[in-house]
Amino acid sequence: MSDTILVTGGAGFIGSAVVRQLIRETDAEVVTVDCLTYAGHRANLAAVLNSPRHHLVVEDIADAAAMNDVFERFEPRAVMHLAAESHVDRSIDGPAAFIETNILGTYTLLEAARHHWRERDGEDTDPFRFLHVSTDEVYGELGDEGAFHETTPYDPSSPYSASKASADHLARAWHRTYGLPVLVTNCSNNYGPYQYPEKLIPVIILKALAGDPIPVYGTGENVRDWLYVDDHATALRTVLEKGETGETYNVGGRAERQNIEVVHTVCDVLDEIRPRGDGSYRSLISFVTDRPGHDWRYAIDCTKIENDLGWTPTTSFEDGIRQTVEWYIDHLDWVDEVLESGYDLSRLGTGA
Ligand code: NAD
Ligand code: TDX
Repeated sequence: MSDTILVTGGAGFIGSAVVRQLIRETDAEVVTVDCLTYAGHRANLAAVLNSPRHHLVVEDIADAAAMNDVFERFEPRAVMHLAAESHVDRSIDGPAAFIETNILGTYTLLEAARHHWRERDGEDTDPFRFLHVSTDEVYGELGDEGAFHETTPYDPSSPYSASKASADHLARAWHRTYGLPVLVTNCSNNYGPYQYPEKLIPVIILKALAGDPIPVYGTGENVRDWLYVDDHATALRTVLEKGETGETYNVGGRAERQNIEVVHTVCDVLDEIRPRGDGSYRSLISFVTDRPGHDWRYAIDCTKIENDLGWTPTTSFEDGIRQTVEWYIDHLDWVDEVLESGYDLSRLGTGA
């Protein structure tokens, strides 16, 4: 029997990194389920679209009939669930899509998975597993000290993080109540190639290259922990194969930085590889009105995944930023293509 892994959200930023890795580094059949929102693009899957082991199914995870059909058709032995509305600022301006995809979509997928798993139960195959991919934002904000552990109580601030928290509770409930073999990961901020140009790092790069003001929310002292996307993809594959069902694993990059430090790092790399001629890119930095409900600091304690499963991040922040800046400079045609759906890099999430 073929080894089939179903990846929801596989045409997005992190999902496409997972799909590329699975095709490149395993023999698995990979089914990408993605309804191609503004954030999902075939171009993100260009490297695998011609592979006979990759199948793209353009469907909404909140469509129960479509999800049942996908499980019947492909009989996956595992699900990696990444499909979501993912941008905090958009959740402030319009929370509805976050409730529909992140909560109702996750519920619908869990139910389709449960029916598939029960029918498959007893077959002479590898045990089914469902990996639910979440964020550290469900834990709320930290002060200047401490870090999130797997046992930190949930305290989400934004409609995005509240919808992800809700989805996490559903996934764990499906394990406790129905025995569905669920694993959960909570990860810190990702960065790298193919990130939609609404998130901090691509915004800095593209504003800087255009000579436009680089918007820094509030004082720029908020802290995030940064993880290179390919390291996250490796962590997810590690948890899927080696994690214990019912368990949660925090995933982080051990790279805490203030936002302003991130902006300085990107500007300094650009100064070196694409000098402006009229001074440093840092002169474009512009402090703007803060994000409503802006969490102060995130920091991840990822000792559990390191000790129990042997995963650790391998890309340093400095190397990862350099690779990312170079990737965007080399892929400005990709940027134009994904912005065609109507976004112009303007400020989102003021709550206006
Ligand atoms: P993304 O916005 O780049 O991609 C999301 C993908 O999901 C897109 O391809 C989109 O088309 C698809 N999608 C959205 N709604 C859908 C629906 N109803 N049905 C089918 N497909 C749908 O997001 P990302 O940054 O790659 O994040 C992936 C996952 O990882 C999300 O669950 C997110 O919460 C989580 N996460 C992200 C980060 C981060 O820093 N980006 C950090 C931790 C966790
Ligand atoms: O233009 C900007 N200026 C700015 O100062 C943008 C877009 C952001 N910021 C700040 C807000 C945050 O403190 O930078 C920080 C990072 O912002 P985002 O890139 O929007 O990420 P964040 O809100 O931290 O959430 C991200 O990490 C956790 C992802 O978008 C989530 O999907 C993930 O769960």
